[in-house]
Amino acid sequence: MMGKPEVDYGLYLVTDSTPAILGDRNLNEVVEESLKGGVTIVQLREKKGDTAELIEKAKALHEITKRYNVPLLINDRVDVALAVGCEGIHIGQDDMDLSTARKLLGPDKIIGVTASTIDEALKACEGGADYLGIGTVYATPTKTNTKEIIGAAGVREILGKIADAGHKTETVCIGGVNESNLQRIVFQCAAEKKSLDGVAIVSAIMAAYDPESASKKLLRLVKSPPAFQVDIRGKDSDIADAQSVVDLAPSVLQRVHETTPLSHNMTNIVVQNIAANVALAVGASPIMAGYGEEAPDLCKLGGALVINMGSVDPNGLMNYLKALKAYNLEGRPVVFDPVGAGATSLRREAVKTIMANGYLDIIKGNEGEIKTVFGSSQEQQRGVDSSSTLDASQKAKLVRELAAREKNVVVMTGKTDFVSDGVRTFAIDNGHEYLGMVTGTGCTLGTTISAAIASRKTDRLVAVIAAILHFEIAAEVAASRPEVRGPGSFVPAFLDELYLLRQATASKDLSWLGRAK
Ligand code: 3NM
Ligand code: MG
Repeated sequence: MMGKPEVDYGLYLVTDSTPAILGDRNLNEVVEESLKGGVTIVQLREKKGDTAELIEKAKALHEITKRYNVPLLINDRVDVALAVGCEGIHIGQDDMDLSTARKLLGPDKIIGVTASTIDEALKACEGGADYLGIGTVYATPTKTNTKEIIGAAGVREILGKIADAGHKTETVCIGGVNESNLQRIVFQCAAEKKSLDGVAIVSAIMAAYDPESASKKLLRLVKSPPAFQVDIRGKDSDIADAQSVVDLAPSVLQRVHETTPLSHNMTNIVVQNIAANVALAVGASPIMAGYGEEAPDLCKLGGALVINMGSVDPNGLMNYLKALKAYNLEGRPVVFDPVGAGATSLRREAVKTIMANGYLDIIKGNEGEIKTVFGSSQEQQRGVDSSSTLDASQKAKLVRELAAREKNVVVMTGKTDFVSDGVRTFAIDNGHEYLGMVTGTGCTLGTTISAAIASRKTDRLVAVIAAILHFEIAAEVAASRPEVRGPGSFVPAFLDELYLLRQATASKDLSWLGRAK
């Protein structure tokens, strides 16, 4: 009796020999290249062909996988697996039931089950599945008949529930996983008590120009934490009451003051000037650089990036994506300001594309923008009606849910601002109506936030709230100056007060914080 082999689910290759993916290449050769690249388990997935032909195919493939000491599983076909003597099978919800498959294969074969709901997952775990293939994470052209696109949040929910039920079943996720989203998916899927053991991939390997180097790269991404994975709640994660958060604000301003972090703004022409001036006033060093090719250098300077979608065009979008990738790889924070997100179909598409291509540390927008962002990921839209107006508790819930889903910090601006890291949610009542009467001021809040979060040491939520308080209290104080008679005279006074509040903080005069509410 050999017992069940130890299986590494890290990089799970699912084959596909349709012309769209395999092209005119040879399946065995492509799989062998990917094995050289480090694929840890292989599933032969053939939806067509006669049984005899399939057995021949599987036998030949098994000879190869055995040489690399990697298990081979057959999709759906218990009979083929038995004929070949390979390591197991993978079954979907419409295939042979788990207990029958187990009876036929015996206890030592690997049986994996596809699960897209909590019920399916729990049932498979209870039934003795060795692993679950959880998906479909993201919409994928490779499998268009998927039952449900569940997103990272759906995967996380399933992981949490099977952990709660005490199951140790291994898990991979599947659907749309590729080099640019792999680490983010794994990061965002991680549940408190259970994380993914690997990722299952078809096209990012099978359709790769060089399957060996694609696998190598993907394996490296699976085995290492993403650079952007900072503990966003940091050492102050216990801080949950508003006063303690306010009390920490001066340390955030002080750090910006002392370190002069780079604030790299990719923003629209209307806002360039005031954003740069606000950055200087709060103590940051602004660079207004919209060309993505510069980002790999700029991201190494210890600052943060602001992607402000104010005047998006296809060229700009490509630049955002290049910069986002560079900052994510370097582990430097990114603030996303989805200006006018829902206004046009082009903008809705741009939001989708940006969300699908990188990790956004902070998302900041008004009610409509945040609603659009919430409903715009490749995940399912969950009942956000972008035309209705939310009450305070609904707003708080929306920012909390979005932040929990994205594992980041979300700010919804308005008369009252709502800020959440998915666990802690705060409302801020500062600010002045003049902020809404001058073009670009909303955008410069993103710049102010970028300066505050550039330091990795800071609790992200605390830093964001500190930036908002600095910004909005400066606006209040400026508006109350006798010489300020409207939006025009407000702007220079606002810049002054941003600067003066920072200076006051540096010399330990914290009286301005008394206005925080
Ligand atoms: N099963 P790619 S999604 C085979 O959701 C398969 O169960 C899925 O292909 C499921 O990595 C899928 O190219 C295709 O997106 C995944
Ligand atoms: Mg199936």
